[in-house]
Amino acid sequence: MASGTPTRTTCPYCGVGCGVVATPQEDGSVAIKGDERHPANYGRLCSKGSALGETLSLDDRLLHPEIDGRRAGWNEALDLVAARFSETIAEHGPESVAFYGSGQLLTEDYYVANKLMKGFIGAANIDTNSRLCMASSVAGHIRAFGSDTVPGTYEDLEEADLVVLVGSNMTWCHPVLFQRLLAARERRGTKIVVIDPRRTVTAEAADLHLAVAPNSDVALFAGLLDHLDRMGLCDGDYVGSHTSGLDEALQAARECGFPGALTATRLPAEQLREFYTLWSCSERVVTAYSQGVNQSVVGTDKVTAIINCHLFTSRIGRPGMGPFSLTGQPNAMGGREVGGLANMLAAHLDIANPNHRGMVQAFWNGPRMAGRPGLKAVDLFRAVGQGQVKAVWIMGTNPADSLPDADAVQDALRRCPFVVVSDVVRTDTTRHAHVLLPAAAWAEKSGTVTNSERRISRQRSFLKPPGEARPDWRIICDVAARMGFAEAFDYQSPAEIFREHAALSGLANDGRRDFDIGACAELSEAAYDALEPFQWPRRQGEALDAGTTRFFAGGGFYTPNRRGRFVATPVSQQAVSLDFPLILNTGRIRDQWHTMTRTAKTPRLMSHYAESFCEIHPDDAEDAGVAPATLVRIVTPQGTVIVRALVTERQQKGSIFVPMHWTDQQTAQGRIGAATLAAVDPVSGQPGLKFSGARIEPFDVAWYGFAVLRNRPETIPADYWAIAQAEGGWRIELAGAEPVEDWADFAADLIGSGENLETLSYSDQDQASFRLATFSGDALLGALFAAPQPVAVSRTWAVERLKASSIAGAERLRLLSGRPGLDQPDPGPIVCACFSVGANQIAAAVEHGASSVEAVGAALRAGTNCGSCRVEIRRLIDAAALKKAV
Ligand SMILES: Nc1nc2c(c(=O)[nH]1)N[C@H]1C(S)=C(S)[C@@H](COP(=O)(O)OP(=O)(O)OC[C@H]3O[C@@H](n4cnc5c(=O)[nH]c(N)nc54)[C@H](O)[C@@H]3O)O[C@H]1N2
Ligand SMILES: Nc1nc2c(c(=O)[nH]1)N[C@H]1C(S)=C(S)[C@@H](COP(=O)(O)OP(=O)(O)OC[C@H]3O[C@@H](n4cnc5c(=O)[nH]c(N)nc54)[C@H](O)[C@@H]3O)O[C@H]1N2
Ligand code: SF4
Ligand SMILES: [Mo]
Repeated sequence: MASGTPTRTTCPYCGVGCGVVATPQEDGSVAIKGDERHPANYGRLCSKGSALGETLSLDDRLLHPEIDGRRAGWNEALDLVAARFSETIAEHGPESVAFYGSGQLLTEDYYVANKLMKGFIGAANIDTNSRLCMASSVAGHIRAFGSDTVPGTYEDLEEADLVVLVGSNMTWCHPVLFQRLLAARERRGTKIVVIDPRRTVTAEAADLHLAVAPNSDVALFAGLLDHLDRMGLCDGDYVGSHTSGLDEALQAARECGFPGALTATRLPAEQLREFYTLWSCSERVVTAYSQGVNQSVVGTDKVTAIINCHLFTSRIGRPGMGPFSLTGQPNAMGGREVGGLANMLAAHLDIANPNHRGMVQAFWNGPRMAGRPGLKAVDLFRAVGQGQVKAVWIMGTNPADSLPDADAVQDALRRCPFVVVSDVVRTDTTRHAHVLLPAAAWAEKSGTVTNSERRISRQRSFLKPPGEARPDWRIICDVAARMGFAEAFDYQSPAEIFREHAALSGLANDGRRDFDIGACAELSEAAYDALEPFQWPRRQGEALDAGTTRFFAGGGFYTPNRRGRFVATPVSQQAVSLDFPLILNTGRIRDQWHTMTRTAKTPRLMSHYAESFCEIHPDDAEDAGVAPATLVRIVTPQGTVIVRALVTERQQKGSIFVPMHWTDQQTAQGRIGAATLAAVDPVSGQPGLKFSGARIEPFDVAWYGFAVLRNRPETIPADYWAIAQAEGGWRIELAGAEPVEDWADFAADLIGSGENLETLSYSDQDQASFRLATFSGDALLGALFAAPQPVAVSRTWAVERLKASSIAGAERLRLLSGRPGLDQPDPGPIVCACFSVGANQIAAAVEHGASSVEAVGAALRAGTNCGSCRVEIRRLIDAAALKKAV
């Protein structure tokens, strides 16, 4: 694309689906801003979205196909993939091969992968990381509505009087939508309730936080249904004309009742009462939920228990009302639309229904149709490990880290005779690839994605793929052609695939199925290029810019009798054992995306948290002898990880929390996937990633260290390390179980050595504390700080020294002290990633009279862009006020 030409595209991170305007600059960089015309964000972007321009560097990109680690040509690689899949199928049948895809693929990529597996290979062994993400919502929707329908829209969050966020850390995970909610609260006084065992930043922004016991949500909402019944709030007309199954559901709810909910949630009675009263009294209520609901062995029941309350009160499909599943990935919804899960077909058709199978087979004109659902993610990798699946193709996901019991997944991949991986960089998964295929990445790909509110947006390319990278749809079609299916996969463009997908959705539909974009079946290439974001359904002949759509206000469910279904949700408990008495909860932080393949490339985003951590309640930390800021070992029956202890009362007793993000690429033993339990929800097959039995113990070390380096070292000679990109180089946290004999040698290994380098060092008498800085010319090449305790060095300040073009004289000595001088204030840990504003700077502004988030924003710009740090700024202001008061 010519520099200076803006391209309207979509953010590749979360399911909010913000519109982005990307403008390549003459110097090769790309300017990123929010698309003011996009109805998901109206110009806003969060910290991750605004840093997209910094993730486009090519230094770590895969540029050529590889076979067994050697560079290969595309023809050779594609021939091999096709031959090995065809041979395996011929010898062992279609179910001996599998695809594992991703909610980050575009709809067009996803459509052809699904078509190849289900209609041409003739098995349904295609599953995706959406199994780890949305499967319980899908199952809950299908159970209640007869279809995987999200009834509402983002506007409902703005038009509600009460928004209940269940198991959602929306401030960090759906930041722009959360900002829309906060803006609505300013206007109309919306009440926000957060249901989360942890006091998250979202909980702190809420009017009411219910710190429920883990996995007690079913009881909470069963108790609510009973309460609504007692208050006479059943909409008898709606329930009578449009639903079925209420008696059984009510029966179960009554058995739970208020006492059952109280016992299970362990909440104070008055808090529970307050929540039930709020919900009862607010007709306009949206219950939005995310992974605290889905990622559970009772995830489908959690979704059902929420939907039951909305059906009972007919608070569904009307403005400001309804259950709302917040989807995680940018195209989780698109993947569901094309039937990318092993238990679905295409276009929301049902794989278990022979008529549907026949219809799709005729439409595709395929030789061999899958006759039954395929293996779901966790089972799929088990089948790989046990040898039933002998060839697997992984696309756009990193299961070696993100699946539960991830070491077992790595073992399975090691044993698998043939592993193909399509990715854009090297990951813990690509290590196991026999064939590695370089995919085109976000900036280079063209297609569509669907966000949480059923809005389809164009992703448009604005850069050329580097090296020999190719878009995923093209790679899949090239393999399909070599497997003998050239005609059915002879697509010339993503638009052509999209048209076919749209036509299938409209086929014999007549309003019988929710998903219908028949209006796009004949879209020209030019119209596809210019396509504005629109919400489905858009049936044949309908205008794409028709108004907002909601479902089910007047019934019209997609079950055989068109009635919505209540389903009983009996209360059960997931227990921990004496050996592993703590509940290990895992999830996300503000500035990282999943396994960090992109967000770890930007220093700004690494500055919020530069290493992984474990949130522990002070009592649990004390019981285990774990001191704040030391290293803690988390042990589960699956595996062990070592991370930093973050002792905090925000965590409830009995539970610990570790972010999901860090992998072997950034840390020594911090992959939390190695420790999680692979138990799944029996209905959805989604693993309960928020609940594994664990214990903690101190990781005893002889020394701690911190280093800043211009170059990333090949190996890091320490038992514990965590490396992060910094402006001008790298920063590393270090620790070792044994004393280091020669610190100078150690430092030379890490930083480098040479005659033209100048080194300055300091150590105390017994060599327990050591500091060293190496200069190349006037500039810093690296510095190491080590001590028997966690080292007290101003990280932000030390990292900034890497950027200084010249450090001389007293400056050099000061560097060894690890502290800035009085003339150089230490910004402190970065709070606002958008403008790189540190905690000390904010504290100073507060000291000078800035007493509100707005005032801090006016003084420092902190919190004025994406706003997702505003709660943290508030925290700092409150802490300062508290300090003054005592
Ligand atoms: N910054 C950032 N944003 C993201 C992503 C990212 O990687 N980084 N990923 C995207 C994706 S794919 C997804 S799926 C979403 C996920 O978005 P969220 O679901 O909001 O994020 P999580 O941190 O996984 O989990 C949310 C909360 O569930 C709570 N929880 C745990 N157990 C329970 C329970 O039993 N009951 C209740 N009520 N709550 C519980 C956890 O304490 C946690 O705070 O985020 C999307 N957005
Ligand atoms: N413990 C724990 N585990 C979890 C979760 C949790 O909360 N706790 N959450 C689960 C959830 S909700 C999710 S969604 C998953 C996410 O887990 P993953 O999907 O495994 O994580 P990502 O890092 O997003 O992996 C995406 C991969 O695709 C590559 N990629 C990017 N763009 C393209 C492209 O255009 N084409 C191709 N072929 N590749 C591309 C990236 O480099 C990266 O390697 O993790 C799950 N695992
Ligand atoms: S909220 Fe942030 S991560 Fe999500 S789509 Fe918008 S800019 Fe991207
Ligand atoms: Mo997700």
